[in-house]
Amino acid sequence: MNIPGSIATLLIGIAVTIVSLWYGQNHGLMPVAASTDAPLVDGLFDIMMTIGTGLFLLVQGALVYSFFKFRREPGDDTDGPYIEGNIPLEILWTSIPAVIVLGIAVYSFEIYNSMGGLDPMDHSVAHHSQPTHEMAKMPGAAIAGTLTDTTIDPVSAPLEPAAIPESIPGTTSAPQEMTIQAAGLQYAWIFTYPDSGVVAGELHVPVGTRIKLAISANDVLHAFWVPEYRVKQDAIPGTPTELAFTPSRTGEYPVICAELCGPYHGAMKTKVIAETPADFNAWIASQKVASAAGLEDAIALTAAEKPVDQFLAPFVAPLGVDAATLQQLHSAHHPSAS
Ligand SMILES: [Cu+2]
Repeated sequence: MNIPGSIATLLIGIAVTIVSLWYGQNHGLMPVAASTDAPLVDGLFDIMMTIGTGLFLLVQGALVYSFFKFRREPGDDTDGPYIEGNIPLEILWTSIPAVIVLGIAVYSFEIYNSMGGLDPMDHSVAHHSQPTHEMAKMPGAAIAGTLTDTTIDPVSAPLEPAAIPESIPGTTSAPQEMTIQAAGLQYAWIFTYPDSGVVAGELHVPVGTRIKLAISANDVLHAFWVPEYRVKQDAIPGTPTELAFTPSRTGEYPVICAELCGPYHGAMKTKVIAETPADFNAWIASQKVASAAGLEDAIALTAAEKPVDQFLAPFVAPLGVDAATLQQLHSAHHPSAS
């Protein structure tokens, strides 16, 4: 084996680069990307994974190599050579991480911004199809734009928002955006839908609509997190927070509370159900019917306007007692009701 050192270094460098690039694209660590914001986050994650893999291989490689190369010879009790330092090397291993960290900072800031992080309710960048035009209006766009254009290559590609199908089969109306109230409490989420006033423990959303969550907390800190959407936002008592995302594929995904909020924090789970706009409208309609019926029953129960035997009729069969007995019991407990 007579490979010159420089050639060996070059070959190792090429191998590490290829392995890192491959693993950065094939780590398989992310769940399905179900919102238009998810590919942006995944792009950042893939790049950090690539860099991390390269660093891991270099550091661990150097370590393992040194185990064998610089192993103590039997009977050698002398000290190692005295090394004062190496200024060029120190500059190199300080500047390379500095450039990497700075690059990731700019790239991640730009993704945060394009997802509406600075102003979740202004979704101009993440939703519309003219990112460059819209980006010019964003705070920090000048800095990010300059750095992007000159230094970091991969930034430009992921900023293109994922295409949303213009027409989803079986739909007539997909609203551009929809604001849903999300209240976190120990230990559940309560979602209130606009216009209909429907209240539910599940988050139903139409695919292709920019969903804006107006998040509140009734008791302690919670956090709304949907891993498949790559978005997370704190719910803070007394301070309204916001979160915006655009579901891009139908399906059910977990909503997880991501802030330790009490002994049953781990059970504070529900699901987001992304549907076609037609299915979403049908669900809203069915909820309206259900809540209207429930309301009528509630009024009947409190006001006791129905005749007592009619009011008690549903309970006769399951209880296995006759109506007369029940009526007697009822009169005994509520003398005024009969
Ligand atoms: Cu919680």
